Amino acid sequence: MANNRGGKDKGQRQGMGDRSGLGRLRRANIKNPTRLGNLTRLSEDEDYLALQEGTQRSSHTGVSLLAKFNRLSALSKDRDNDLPTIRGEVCGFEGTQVTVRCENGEEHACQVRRRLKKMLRGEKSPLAVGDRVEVTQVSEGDWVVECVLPRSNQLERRDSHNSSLSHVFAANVDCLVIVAAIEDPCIKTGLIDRYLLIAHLAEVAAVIVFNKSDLGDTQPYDQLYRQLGYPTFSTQADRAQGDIAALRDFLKGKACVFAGMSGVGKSSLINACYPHFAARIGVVSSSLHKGRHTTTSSRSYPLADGSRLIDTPGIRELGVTFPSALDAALHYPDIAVLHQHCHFPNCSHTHEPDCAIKQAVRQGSIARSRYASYLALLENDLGLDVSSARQELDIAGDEGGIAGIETD
Ligand SMILES: Nc1nc2c(ncn2[C@@H]2O[C@H](COP(=O)(O)OP(=O)(O)OP(=O)(O)O)[C@@H](O)[C@H]2O)c(=O)[nH]1
Ligand SMILES: [Mg+2]
Ligand SMILES: [Zn+2]
Repeated sequence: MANNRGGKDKGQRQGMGDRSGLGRLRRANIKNPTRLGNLTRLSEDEDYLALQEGTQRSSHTGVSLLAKFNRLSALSKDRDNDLPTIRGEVCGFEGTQVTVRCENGEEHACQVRRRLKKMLRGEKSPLAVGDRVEVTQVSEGDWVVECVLPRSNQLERRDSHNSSLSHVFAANVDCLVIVAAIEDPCIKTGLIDRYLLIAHLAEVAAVIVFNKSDLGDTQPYDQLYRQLGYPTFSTQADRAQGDIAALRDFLKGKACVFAGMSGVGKSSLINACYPHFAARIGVVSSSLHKGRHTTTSSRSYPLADGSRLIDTPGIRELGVTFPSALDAALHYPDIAVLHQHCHFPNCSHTHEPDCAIKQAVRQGSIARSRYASYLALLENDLGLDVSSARQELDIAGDEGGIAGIETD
C-alpha cells in the first residue's frame, strides 16, 4: 500500500495527472472487481492475523496464506450449508486430497473445495502436516477441509521452484529430529547446521541422530554438537541398536518431525523406535530398503501417549529463508556467544577486521565445519560475497556441505 501511495504522489509531482501510466493502472484496478477483491482480501488478512494471533506475521508467505485460505474458505462455503464441523489434524497428502485424522481417530481423505482450489491456483498449498483443521462431511464419503486453526509454530524451508516462497514442511511440533548417516550417504554437517537454523528460527527444539554407526565413527560429531548444547544420539537403526531406547524416552510425549537427507534411515529409525508402526510405515514406504526417496511425502503417525511423529521425505539440499547475516549469526550458538567481542557491533564475520569469530576459528574454539556452513549460508542463501573470509581462513567453496536450493 505504501508503494502505491508513493507511486501516486510521484505521478502528480511530475504533472502527469490522469494521463500518466499510473493513473490508467489505478483506474483499471478500480474498474476491475476481481483485482479490487484481491487487494481487499490481502489487507483483511493482516486484520485477521492480528485478531486471531495477537502476533506479527512470522513469515511473508506461510501464515498469510493460511489466513487467505480461511478467508477464501469462508467465501466459498455454501451459505445454506449448516453441516457440523469436526476438528482434526492433517496427517498426510494423497494426490490432490488431504488426509485428516479426526478427533475420534478416523482418517478421511478430504477435498479442498473446488472453488477454493481455483482461487488458490498458482500458490503454494497453505496446508502442512500437523495443521489442525475443521472438516465437514458434505455427503457419504465426501469430506472437505473448511478452515485451518492458528499454528503454534511452523518449520519452513525455501521452496525449490520459487525461491521467494517458503514451504512449510511441518506445523505444531515440539521437536525436530535431524537424522544424519555417517556414511552412505556421507554426512554433511552443512545440512545439519541448516536444519538447526530452521529449528532456531521457528523456536522448535532440535536433536541430532547420527545413524549407520556401523559404517563409521559417530563420536567426533556427537562431541561437536553436544558441546553446542544439542542432544545427540548414535544409532544403527536397521538393527535397532545403539541409543534407540534413549531416543524413544527423550521423544516421549513430544510431537516430533524426522528430517534429513534421503537414505539416512529416517523411516528405519521410526520403525526401530516404534516397532508397532512398522506395518503402517511399510505401507507408506512400500519399497523401504530399496534405494532413494523411499518416503515420497510427509506423513504423521499418532502415538499411544497422545503425541505424534512425522516422517518426511529425504532432501538433498536445503534452502533457508532468513533476513540477514546477523540473523544467521545469532542463531549459531557458538558464533552468537562471541559476537559481542567483535570490533564492529554489526560484524558479519566475513571481511571485517578484529573479528572474534574468525579468531576463534583460527584457534580451533569454533569448528571449521561450523564456520564453513555459516559462510555457505551467507553466500548461497543471501548472495553475499564471502571470498575474502574464505581466502583468509583457507576455507574452500565446497566446505560447509550443502548449497542453496532443495531438490526433493
Ligand atoms: N548400514 C546401515 N544401514 C541402514 C541403517 N539404518 C538404515 N539403513 C539402510 O538405509 C537405507 C535407507 O533407509 P530408510 O529408512 O528408507 O531411509 P530414509 O531416510 O527414510 O530415506 P527416504 O525415505 O528416501 O528419505 C535402507 O536400505 C536401510 O536398510 C544403519 O544403521 N546401518
Ligand atoms: Mg523414509
Ligand atoms: Zn566478527
